[in-house]
This record gives sequence, structure tokens and C-alpha cells, in this order.
Amino acid sequence: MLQNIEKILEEARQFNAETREEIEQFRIRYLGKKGVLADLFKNFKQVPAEQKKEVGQKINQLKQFISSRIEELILAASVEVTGKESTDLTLPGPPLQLGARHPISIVRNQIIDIFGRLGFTISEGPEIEDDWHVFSALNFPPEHPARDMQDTFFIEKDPDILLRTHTSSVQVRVMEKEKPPIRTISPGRVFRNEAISARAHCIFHQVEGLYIDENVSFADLKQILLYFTHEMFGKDVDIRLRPSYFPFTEPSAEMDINCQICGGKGCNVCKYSGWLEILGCGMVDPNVLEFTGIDSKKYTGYAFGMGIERVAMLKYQVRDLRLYFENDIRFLEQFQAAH
Ligand code: 2NM
Repeated sequence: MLQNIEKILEEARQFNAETREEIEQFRIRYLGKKGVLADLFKNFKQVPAEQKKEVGQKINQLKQFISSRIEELILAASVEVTGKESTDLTLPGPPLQLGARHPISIVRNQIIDIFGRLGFTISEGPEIEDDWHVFSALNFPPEHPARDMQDTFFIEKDPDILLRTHTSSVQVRVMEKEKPPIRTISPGRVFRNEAISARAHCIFHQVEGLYIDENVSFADLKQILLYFTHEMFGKDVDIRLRPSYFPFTEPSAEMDINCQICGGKGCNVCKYSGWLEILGCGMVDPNVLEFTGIDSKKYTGYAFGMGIERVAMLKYQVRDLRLYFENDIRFLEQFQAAH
């Protein structure tokens, strides 16, 4: 009997299996109901009493060996099937794809950064506004065309509630609440009832700036705009100011930078003028100061406003504004954020 057990053990040691079926055959042959071990246990009754202890131990050892051998073979077979690397549970997972900052956020953060260095704070306010903060306090006459349904999104039930068309409304709130000196920029989303095209969108982003103190002059305005341009577009970019009109500033101007694409020679981007318009600005109208509770005899201020999409278009030479709103990853992943 002992010799027989030794022989079976030796046989089992020699055995190798690669497929699940082979392993299952092996299990049935040894551990099955009519298998080799069942036979041994059956014959165990006839073993003489004085050998029972030794033979019993040997049979149990054999059973244990075969069970662990089967486990080993199953593990080896599953490694074969799935490939060695993927079953190493200690390996780190596949790397996650990193997202990229949206170009509008990159440019907004950069603008905030530049004016932050000049001491401007950031102010924010509601996107759903009232007539006072968007129009009346900003010196828009009652019949001004910007108030028209075609430009502004109103609530049907209440014409006093509307979506802000510029972030100047935030600055009205700042002027009402704070005393000069005020030096702040207001980045944010604005809404205009316009048909969507390569050049216009009904939702876009603005940064407006405001500085109010004693003796603030147009020369101060021109200097910070030049600083901003050099920081944003590079030191060799020139600016020019053209007289313009806004209800909330007097005098008002629009600022151009010389076209980086053609170097001022004229191309289809600058419409052969050599210049690109990038922002509007001016000295805050005394009416606006008075409407918001600031003494216009004591204080003066400048203000400016720019569209972030427009600055981003010029900076990245993107021709179609719609790309900023479609969230196509192939577009978005091309921008590198320093912020
Ligand atoms: C612009 C152009 C010129 C502006 C005015 C004000 C306020 F609130 F102080 F009156 N904030 N922003 C302003 C001035 C905005 O955007 C083209």
C-alpha cells in the first residue's frame, strides 16, 4: 500500500497540464468520486491496524499535494490566457488622459494676471441683471438701440429682467458699494441676441476694467493699455487709439494693435488696413459717476472693455469663433496653459 501511494505521488508530480480541460481531467482522475484517492480510502479499511496511522498520513499528504498542484496549474493556465503583464496586480494602471485648459480660460487668466500685477482686483456679479445696472446707470438713453429686443435677451413677463450684455453692470455694482480709489477688472460671460457666425456668438466672454481716483487721466489709460498689449502680444506690438462713442464714457476710443499676421502690410485678416481692433475704452462719463454715488467733481476714472474670444483669436490666429464653443477635443488639446 505504501509503495503504491509513493508511485501515485511520483506520477502526479510528473503530470503537467496547459489547458483547463487537461487540468479538469487530472482532477477527476485523482479527486473524483471514482478516482484514485477514493480507491485508496476504500482500501484503507483493509490496512492492518499497526500501519493505519502511517498509511493514513501518506494518503492525506497525497491528497493535499494534488489539490495544491491543481491550484498551481489553474493559475498558470490563466496567466497563459490573459498574458503575463495584465495579471500582475501590483503594476500601476494605464495613464489617464490629461485634459487641457480651454483657450478662453487661458487668455482670461492671462489678462487677470497682467492687470493683477498693476493692482487691479477681480470683481464678479450676476449674469441675470436688471435694466438699471446694464443700461440706465451706464447713461444709456431710454431709446438707445442696444436696449432693443434684437440685441438683448429679456424675460417676456418682466422687461426689467434681462441677461447682461456687458460686464460693466458688475462695475456699476462696485461703484455703488465702494468708495474710490477703485481699481478692478470684471471678467465674465455676456449675452447678446445675435445670429451665430464665424465672427459673432450669442454668448461670449468679456473683461472690463475700471480705475477711479483723484486725477485719473486719459494718459494713465493709454499707458496701462500699452503695458497690457506688450505683456499680452509682445514688446514689438504697437497700439493706436481712434475716437469712438460709448454712452458710458466721454471721451471714448477704440484701440487697435498692428496686425501680427502681415506685419502691417495688409492681409485679409486685418482687411488690408494693417490694424486690428481689440478693445473699447474711455473716461467714465460724469453722469455714470453721479448715478452710482461718486462725486464727479472730486473723482475721474477710466474704463475699458474687451472680448476674450477676440483677444484669443488674435493671439492664436483662430479664424472661426464657433470653434471656442463646440468643445471638439482635437481643437481644445492644441492649447498649452501657463496658468
Ligand atoms: C467698454 C468700452 C468703454 C466700461 C465702462 C464701464 C463703467 F462701468 F465704468 F462705466 N465699464 N466698462 C467700458 C468703457 C467698456 O467696452 C467696450
